[in-house]
Amino acid sequence: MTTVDDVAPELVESFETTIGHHDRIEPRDWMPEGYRRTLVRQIAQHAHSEIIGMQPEGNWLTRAPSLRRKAILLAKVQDEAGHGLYLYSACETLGVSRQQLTEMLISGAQKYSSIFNYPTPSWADVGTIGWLVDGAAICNQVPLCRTSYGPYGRAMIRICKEESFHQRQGYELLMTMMRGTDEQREMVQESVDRFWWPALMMFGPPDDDSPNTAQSMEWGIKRHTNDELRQRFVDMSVPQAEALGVTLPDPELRWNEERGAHDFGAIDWDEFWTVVKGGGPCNAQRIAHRKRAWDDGAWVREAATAFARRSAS
Ligand code: BYC
Repeated sequence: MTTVDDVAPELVESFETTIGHHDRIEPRDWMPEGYRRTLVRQIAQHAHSEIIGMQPEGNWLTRAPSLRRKAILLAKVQDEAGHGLYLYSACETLGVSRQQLTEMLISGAQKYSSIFNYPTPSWADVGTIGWLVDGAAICNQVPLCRTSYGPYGRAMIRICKEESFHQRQGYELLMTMMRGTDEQREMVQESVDRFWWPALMMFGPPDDDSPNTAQSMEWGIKRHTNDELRQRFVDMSVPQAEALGVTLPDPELRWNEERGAHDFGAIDWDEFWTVVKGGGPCNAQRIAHRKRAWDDGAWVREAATAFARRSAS
């Protein structure tokens, strides 16, 4: 492992100048080991979230209420697979293989977003995930288009374009249900009640309790803190909820004239950490499913590797 002390000062200076100018670090540039490790951790967690995130919605593919909704949902779930692949490729430029990354996901050595450990028992959940989960993802990810590591930032540009389509399809689905029967409206409200708080948790722990934020901001990996992005998401969601005709399940949610932002109630951080540490309602099921798919696909990877070896020789 190279440390700052072992390398030529001009390399360190070049890294720091690039970061200071908000330019991009590229795979062949020298970078501190801590920077590389932080990127692997964050990009891998992001990639795993996209891949595991296919499961809660995939649950509805065979039961979508119309051919149109089924085609839209299929396209969305396929997009998530694509996002996972761009991000695994970005991570591979840092010297880890997809095999290693997947093994770390399955063994629990690397995390994925807490949100995907909640069940999707109702069709309205497909709309709520699009509206709130993809909405939170956009809020978090748009600033990542300007992240300091080139391959990550470039992957995010394309991902964000697709996420905005995902968010709109979710909102449109919920709007259609809200124009339907009383039962449909109740279904939407019940789903929003379940997903609102977990969506706020997607932004990570509060800034005071976020061990990685300060260093990641110094390196330009993160451009905003967890609390800043969470606030932006709340402010963005309130008028959308009003237009939709749903109530966000927080009696303390109100506009604060002085701050020019909404105040909101306390997040249950015990629940968040329980889910992050593997104790959420669906953690075991999500990982078991991923492991099954990985094991079942072993022959495809072997065949592709053999074919590539033969073609090369
Ligand atoms: N869930 O110091 P902190 C999607 C961990 S996919 C689980 O603040 P950091 C979509 C954190 O990793 C959305 N773990 O960390 C897909 C750290 O643990 P370690 C995924 C969480 O990295 C399909 C510890 O808590 N988006 O949009 O500075 C369908 C302390 O946290 C969570 C991304 O991954 C969490 N929610 O900030 C639909 C975006 N939060 O690793 C939609 C990229 C925190 O030290 N990632 N932890 O053991 C990020 O922006 C940042 O990694 C985070 C956390 C803001 C999430």
